Amino acid sequence: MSSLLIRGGTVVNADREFRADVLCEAGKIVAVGASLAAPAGCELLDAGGRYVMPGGIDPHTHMQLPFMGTVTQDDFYSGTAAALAGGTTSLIDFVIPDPQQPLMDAYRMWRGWAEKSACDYSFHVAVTWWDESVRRDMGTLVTEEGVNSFKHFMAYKNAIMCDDETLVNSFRRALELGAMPTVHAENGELVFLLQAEMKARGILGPEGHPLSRPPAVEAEAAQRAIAIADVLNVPIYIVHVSCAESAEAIARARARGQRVYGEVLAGHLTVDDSVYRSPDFAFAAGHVMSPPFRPKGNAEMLWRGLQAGYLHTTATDHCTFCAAQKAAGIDDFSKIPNGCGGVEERLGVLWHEGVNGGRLTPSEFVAITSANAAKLFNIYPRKGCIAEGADADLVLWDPAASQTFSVKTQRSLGDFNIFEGRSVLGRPSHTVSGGRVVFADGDLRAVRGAGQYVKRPAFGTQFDALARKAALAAPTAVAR
Ligand code: URQ
Ligand code: ZN
Ligand code: ZN
Repeated sequence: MSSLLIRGGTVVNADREFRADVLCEAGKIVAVGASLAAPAGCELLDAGGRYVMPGGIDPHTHMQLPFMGTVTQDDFYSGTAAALAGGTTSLIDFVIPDPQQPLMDAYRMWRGWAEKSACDYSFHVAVTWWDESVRRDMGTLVTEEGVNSFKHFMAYKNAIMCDDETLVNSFRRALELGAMPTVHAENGELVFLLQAEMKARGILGPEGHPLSRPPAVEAEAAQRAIAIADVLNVPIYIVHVSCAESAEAIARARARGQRVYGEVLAGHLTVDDSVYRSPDFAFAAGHVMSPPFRPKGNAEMLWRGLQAGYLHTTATDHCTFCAAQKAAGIDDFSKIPNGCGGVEERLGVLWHEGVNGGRLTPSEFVAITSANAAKLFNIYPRKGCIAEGADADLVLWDPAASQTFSVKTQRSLGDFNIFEGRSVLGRPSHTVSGGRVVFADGDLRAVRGAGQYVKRPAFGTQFDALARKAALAAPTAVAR
């Protein structure tokens, strides 16, 4: 594997930005510094006038997901190629076992699907049911497969929804193992009831979707997950926080010293609920995802959470269904497959609204698009940082170049784009994945299967801490 020298750029990490060259060899960053010499045969990239940032990490995607009776449009190749085109170089996707399906069987199935990935990837594993075999498989996944996070859907009744018993059992097991529990926080019972009520009132179009999932339905579940985690003394990561109420619940818990972390989607930061009132079914249904896009005002609270540090990561929940698939719900909004895209657009949207919008510094942008996810899922500084020894996953960012998002130009195989027509200032000029230039000035050179599975080590477990404490407390033998 040849070497690559990126010269003349401004390196931006989560803690600081500084002028430096970056030398990559054999897929790793081997030197960061001024005026680095180019080894013989080295490929050169001129980064003059551009930022050199850690490749984006999207901690929430669903490639090739079987869901609501169909399968997403993007598979692990097309979805990861789209990610690379947008400057994202690692994904954390989800293994979602059917209830009663052994976790290890589902995990092996997803690992097979993901072998075609063009960028590095990892998996959260969902706990969608409980018995002793689930407890056992969680242990295998942590100790042998490098899984350190387990997902829990508190919505999707009669499908993958967890009841409180499963949440309690799984959260406790996660603590034993040193793994992070994460939740999709919506009260699935309330959603089920409100969906029925909307349909009984003759509200069958996509406008019924947000009406059946108001912010209070999300906030209840967020607060319940936070309370359960507090009692069990386990950290908790809440995915796709979409409304002020949930953000405030996280802020309150953190102010009490509880380890609660929040994730925000690029869509929830920029799109509002007016989309559901469009008379065009395909347009409104194309925006059906859960939690739904919210009334204006919520996005500003989410931005403030990212600025203040009580919301930590950004993601996309990339889960693309085409118009024909969305049309399954033409007569009943509850049958519209839930999911939207965004994996290619996330960095451009967040740079424009965040940095150009005066909300974030470039370093804070790196924190919320890469470094914080790496830290929370225990792969920092291998990922999320430009430093010697880190993986050579980088994006050369041109703050002066504009781009306009459209389904006509997107790499995703979806036929809809929630950012359609949105123009932003700032885009990747080059993406480097595993030390290879995989995107250069619009030319995508993604390589099918080049992505590697990323093992994520368990966090220090309570037993380590308890063992240390016991050792300290043990009475010292008295010399006779
Ligand atoms: O709920 C999720 O995160 C998956 C099923 C994607 N769909 C969605 O609407 N968010
Ligand atoms: Zn979700
Ligand atoms: Zn999701």
